[in-house]
Amino acid sequence: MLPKPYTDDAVTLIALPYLMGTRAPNASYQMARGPLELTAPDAAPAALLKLFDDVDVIIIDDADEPTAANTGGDYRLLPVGDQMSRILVQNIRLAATVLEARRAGRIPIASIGACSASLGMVGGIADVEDEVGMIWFDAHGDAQTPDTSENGFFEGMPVTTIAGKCWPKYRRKIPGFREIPEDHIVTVGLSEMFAHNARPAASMALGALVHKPVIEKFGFEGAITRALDDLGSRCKHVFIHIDTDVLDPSILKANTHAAVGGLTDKQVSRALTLIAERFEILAVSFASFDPAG
Ligand SMILES: [Mn+2]
Repeated sequence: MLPKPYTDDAVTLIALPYLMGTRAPNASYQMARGPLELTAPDAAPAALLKLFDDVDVIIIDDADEPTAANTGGDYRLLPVGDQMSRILVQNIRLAATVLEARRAGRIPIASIGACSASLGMVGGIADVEDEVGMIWFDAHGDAQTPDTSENGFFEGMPVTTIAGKCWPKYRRKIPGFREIPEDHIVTVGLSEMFAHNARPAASMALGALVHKPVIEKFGFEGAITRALDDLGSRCKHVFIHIDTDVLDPSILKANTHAAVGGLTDKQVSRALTLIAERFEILAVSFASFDPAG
């Protein structure tokens, strides 16, 4: 058996099995189940134990609703039963868990049911004082706001929220949360923007874009290298978010929002190598895997 390459490092795998603030699957999505399947012992933990000696798993599945611990007993501040209240308490728990892992010198890798949990990931890197960038892999820009959204779907707004363009009071309720300005963001993928059945909002995205026209011009490696080198002139630390639907459906149909023209697994893997060569990676989240496809 080959020696493990990263025995000096320790990983904390974090599962946050929620979508739209709930663990219950519904008629549209079963992404809330994804983190539990991916962090089952024979899945991600087994794969990571081939690389690292020390891998622990933390499942956050008791953050269903606000409690008196969140509100001091004044539930007017955070109403029980409200989706946004639930998402907020889940992000607060995720931020604390990511930060605890980082403070213990461990690498936090999270499997999250929903892209909005990226807000908690950002809160969890509060120990880093230097400027931070964000590299967002996704078939979608997730760059809507309450003003542009036709349906209010909060999962369409995480990048804009992190970039400081909406939900100003709400995002700051997550301890440690910081805005990451648009010029510190790289968005990779965006396949729905060019799909035949693209929704109108699929044209919205923030930051430097590594998408079809740029990839056609420079090749995938050239396109992402240019974006990373530019980002590297402004920061040396990054948070990486990977919506699993960035993959082309022929590789993995991660969820019902996956779109043709996505990345290959080799491209995502190569991108991560190029990122690691240039930046300190603070935390990684994998989102929106729907076991039901
Ligand atoms: Mn997506």
